[in-house]
Amino acid sequence: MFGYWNPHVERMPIKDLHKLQEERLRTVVRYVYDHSSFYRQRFREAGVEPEDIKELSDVTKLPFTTKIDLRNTYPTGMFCLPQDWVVRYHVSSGTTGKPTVVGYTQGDIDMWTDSLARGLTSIGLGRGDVIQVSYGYGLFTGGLGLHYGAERIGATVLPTSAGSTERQIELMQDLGSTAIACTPSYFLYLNEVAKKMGVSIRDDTKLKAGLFGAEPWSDETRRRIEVSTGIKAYDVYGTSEMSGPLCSECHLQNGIHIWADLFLIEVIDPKTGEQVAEGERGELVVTTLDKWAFPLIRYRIGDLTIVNNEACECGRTHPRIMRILGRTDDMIIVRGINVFPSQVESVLMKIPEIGDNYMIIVDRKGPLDVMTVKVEVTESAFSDKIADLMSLSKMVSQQLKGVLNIMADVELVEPGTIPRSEGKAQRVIDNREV
Ligand code: DLL
Repeated sequence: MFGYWNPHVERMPIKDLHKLQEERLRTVVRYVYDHSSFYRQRFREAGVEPEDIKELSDVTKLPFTTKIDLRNTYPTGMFCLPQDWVVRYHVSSGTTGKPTVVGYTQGDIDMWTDSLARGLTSIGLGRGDVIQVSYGYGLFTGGLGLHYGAERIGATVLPTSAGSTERQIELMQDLGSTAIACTPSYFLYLNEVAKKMGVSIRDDTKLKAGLFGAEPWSDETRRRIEVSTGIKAYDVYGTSEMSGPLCSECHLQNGIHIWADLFLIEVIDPKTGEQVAEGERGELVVTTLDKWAFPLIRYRIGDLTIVNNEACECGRTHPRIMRILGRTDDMIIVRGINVFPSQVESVLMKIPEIGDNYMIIVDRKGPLDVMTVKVEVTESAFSDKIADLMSLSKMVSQQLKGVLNIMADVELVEPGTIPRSEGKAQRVIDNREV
């Protein structure tokens, strides 16, 4: 039931996998040096030549690349092939700066699709399944990425894209969707709308699995989704620079399998740039091993995670990354203390009276930072007496203090009042920025 898409590669002995990575690393380093003036110049500045890269550990001799490089070379200055090799572009929304452009050869699309096919197969999906793709289609990679992956495994795709939620729920019932792919926040919203329509995801649909990603979420949210809808909620990860959604958890739900034949990953201390010890949290750095229009060398993704190199009980030997805490640039510093929205979410989602939606608002009052956590309560808690709500608010504030080490004002609001999003949820409003 939980099979392999490419058993030879997915279960490859570690020694062989490392040998393959080493060969591919040497090839890609030589390739970018020969094909890109950007990389050639970077390597020269760092005093490194392709011949210096002999084994895997030599990767640390190579310079890092960052989103700033991508922006500075906008639109396609980091590409290694001319446009007539490129069969598709995707473009980031540019919410945190200038948009960035990524491009793919036909082979790059195949690699991306295959990588998703491995993940979809690992959670038991295949021919006979109907996969509703509710990630946005278009310049964002989510929709088309999952679409191609789902078709590759022989499933039927229902390409609803994001939005028109009532229609999505009707189609889910009429066409018998067995899996859905969307952001976790959108799925929570969809479940809310379904309830209002009198539809139970558990009893009135065939849905059994969700592929949730594109934004940070927590194990507590996973539990909520699974308990309230009866489906299995799997984490799927990727970034447009790596291709798009790429890697996911297997049926054991214990970390995201990163395909080592396709990507060489490192975890570094964001301050020093040095690799951290195994099991320590740090910033994910990626070198692509089989991507040719737009390869990446030591690209600092910015996501904070922990790598587990032990083979998984599912039989796959590739490393796993543990749930993403957030991006280094998602971190808010409140009164000198680092706060990640995902930490706030973990606390809130453990409290049964608290609903699924929240916002973090940071203001500066005089010299002081003030953090307000605005959170919806459930319908039943909302009808409680004022005194009960006040003690709930105090309890939430204490629990947040216990985890974050900082006092937050907690504002309980009526269910349905925090804006919903169809894609990535915006959880933080920082009014301190000018
Ligand atoms: O969000 C690709 C994607 C689409 C992944 C659909 C999964 C599903 P970008 O728009 O470039 O690409 O955003 C990438 O989103 O660096 C993370 O900060 C965040 N992110 C993606 N997946 C997860 C996840 C797509 N599972 C950025 N958990 C990444 C936490 C995630 N954060």
